[in-house]
Amino acid sequence: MKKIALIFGITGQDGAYLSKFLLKKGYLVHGVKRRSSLINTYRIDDIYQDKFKSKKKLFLHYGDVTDPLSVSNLIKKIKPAEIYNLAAQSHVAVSFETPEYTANTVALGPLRILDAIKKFNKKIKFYQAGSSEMFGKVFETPQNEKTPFYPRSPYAIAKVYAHWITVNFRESYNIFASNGILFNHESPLRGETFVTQKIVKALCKIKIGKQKKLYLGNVYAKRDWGHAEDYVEAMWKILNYKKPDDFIISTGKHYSVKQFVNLVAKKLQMKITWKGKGIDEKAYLDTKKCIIECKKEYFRLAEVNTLKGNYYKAKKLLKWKPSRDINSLINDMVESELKKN
Ligand code: NAP
Ligand code: G4F
Repeated sequence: MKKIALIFGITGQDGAYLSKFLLKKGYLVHGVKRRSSLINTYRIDDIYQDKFKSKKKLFLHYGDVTDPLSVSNLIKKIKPAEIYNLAAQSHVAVSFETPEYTANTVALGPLRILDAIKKFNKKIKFYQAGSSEMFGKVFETPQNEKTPFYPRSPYAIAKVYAHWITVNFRESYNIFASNGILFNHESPLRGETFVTQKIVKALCKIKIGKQKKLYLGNVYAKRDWGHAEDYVEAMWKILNYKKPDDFIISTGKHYSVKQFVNLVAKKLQMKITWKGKGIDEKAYLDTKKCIIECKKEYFRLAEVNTLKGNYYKAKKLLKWKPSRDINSLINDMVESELKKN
């Protein structure tokens, strides 16, 4: 019998990499997609249409984690062994504009899934996509599983609820429910409004004369950036560990947004120089042409200035470690983008 996995959020960056990973492991993969006016499955079209459809290993269903009926009906019908909850309004800045919707998706979504597990089959294993944003205004660096949370956005606050409701269902109902506390992870499939992909796309276009300028917010913010492909392997390892638990997944290194820009420019052999400070900071190509400026609208109302994770526990217990560093991540993102231009 093949193992059945159900992924909420299959059409996102992580959903696409996780589906591919689980299909390779021999799972039958079911995924939940939302109805939208434009087709939103481009990240998984390759595996859905070509390699796996004929063998009937990947199945898509309409649903929404804000709709309790769809959540429980799908779990009842599909009877998965493992559920991965990746569904979220996952943009921190957008969560300030849509705080209630963000809470409904990010905080109550996992509650609805856990409640359906409790009702239908307590043996279903549950993975919750936790976030390093929960550490927010950090109490210590690097952050580990015992570092207290100090969330700084409606998104991060909702993720803190999701974290604790997962722990609570584990302790109250003896459900195999685990949290992955994942630090930022990127890839060629990253959404275009997250800073890494925004930088990669813009600099590639500027290089070939298709774009003039890139506008950014706080270029001093530091993040611990890994590759999404490494991180979905960790999700699977977390659910296949002998007991449910919570794990930090990170690289243990962090860089500023400005350093990320410099590394992408280096990869593209663009010579850039920075001048000015704060909102007036600008980057010039070959010392003459201004190609990057900062804009107030891209600054956060409450910023998370620095994040760096300690993945020692995952390394020791799950035998997981990141296989790619920042340069390898940037190579992958830039090379994939250049092919599109
Ligand atoms: P993403 O690309 O934004 O994907 C989010 C997924 O959730 C998409 O499939 C989206 O569907 C779906 N979704 C949104 N609202 C939904 C709803 N109401 N019902 C059902 N599905 C819904 O995010 P990601 O980068 O893959 O991240 C996956 C998860 O990990 C998220 O929960 C995110 O918060 C968390 N996380 C991400 C990172 C990171 O650095 N990437 C780090 C820590 C935690 P559409 O395609 O239709 O929009
Ligand atoms: O790329 P970002 O939007 O990612 P952020 O806010 O760290 O959130 C991502 O990672 C979290 C894990 O820690 C996930 F939970 C979450 O779902 C998401 O995937 O911004 C990174 C940093 C921020 O400090 C932001 O202020 O880059 C700074 N930044 C500077 N200019 C910008 C920009 N961010 C965006 N999106 N756009 C800018 O123009």
